[in-house]
Amino acid sequence: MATKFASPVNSVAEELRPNSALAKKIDLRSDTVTQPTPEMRRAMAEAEVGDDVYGEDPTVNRLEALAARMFEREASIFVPTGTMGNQIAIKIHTRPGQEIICEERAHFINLESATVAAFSGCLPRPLMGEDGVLTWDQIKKRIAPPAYYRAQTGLISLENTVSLGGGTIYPQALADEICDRAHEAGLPVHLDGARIFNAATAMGKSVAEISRKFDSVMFCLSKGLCAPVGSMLLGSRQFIEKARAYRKALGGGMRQSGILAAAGLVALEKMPARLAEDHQNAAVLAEGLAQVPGIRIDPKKVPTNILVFGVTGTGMNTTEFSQKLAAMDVLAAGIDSEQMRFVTHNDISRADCMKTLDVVRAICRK
Ligand code: TLP
Repeated sequence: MATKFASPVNSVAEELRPNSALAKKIDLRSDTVTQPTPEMRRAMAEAEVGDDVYGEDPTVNRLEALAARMFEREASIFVPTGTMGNQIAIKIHTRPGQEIICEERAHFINLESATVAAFSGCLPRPLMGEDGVLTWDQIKKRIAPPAYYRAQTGLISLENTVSLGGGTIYPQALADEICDRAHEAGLPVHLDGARIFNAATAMGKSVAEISRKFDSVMFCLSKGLCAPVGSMLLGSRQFIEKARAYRKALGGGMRQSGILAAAGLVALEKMPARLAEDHQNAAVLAEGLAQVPGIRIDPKKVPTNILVFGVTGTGMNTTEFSQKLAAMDVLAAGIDSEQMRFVTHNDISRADCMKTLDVVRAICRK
């Protein structure tokens, strides 16, 4: 039986995936596919819950307090998805008719429908950065001058790690400079930190340290940290109060969501410590792929758990490449017709990486 919906990145692997055989597949499409750990399932079963719309779910309250503490912020809010977290942040920071400066691969303009236009009434101003990373020099030139006929810049939004850029990390000095200069110019800066724990692991710093200067931060519990559902939005107390109103307005008041938050607590407490293993596996995959004729990847540019590599030299486009992989039980997706993406995670072992390399070598030989 084919799955119902296409992957946001590419549909081919999913169409070929029989549900019943999922356990036998090596699924490199995303770290969103991670299964909750046994400890998470136990915590979910035993979670103490209440009505979170009344602010009475003790487990959600504990999760929000823990996230705020880890990020050294006044407050945080549990949201169902990273998409909702990003879009609420954008809505709070901007006014309709404004522009948002971002990198052209930003998730919020590529994979969150046109919500930024429909919900916030804003226009993205995408700039091209190396591997998805922007510099202040690039940004400052695109801040709108105060002409009455120009849409005014309302927000700068950055991503760390850059998902479609190959899991790139934002060099701390660049991020700091962008935040400092933006603030001097009166502009807020939002961080889509869906995978900020991967960034922190690769940088050897705390999540608080690398995100301190941003006005708001969104991160996902449901990616490499393996929680089944949920993301967190962090900021000042006043910002999070506004976010709570928008979350409810969007239908995100989840009642006894402590069942979900319980897994989120395990995700925050236990899972960051193992992300280095995913990064090592990604590095092994990158080294192996670099040896395959026709594949284009620079292993030095794989700092975290995401690999983006070119396949045009193999004579296949990414649809064909994905189909051949899927026929040999490896699931992956293209980010466009020329570049594939592999994502390592808790359900991918070193042996799975070695098998994947065998499969890639086999399909490229044919
Ligand atoms: N990314 C998913 C897909 O949407 C492509 C993935 O597989 O990588 N920001 C970033 C940087 C993300 O990568 C994602 C999800 C989100 C936001 C949205 O999170 P969700 O899926 O929880 O809405």
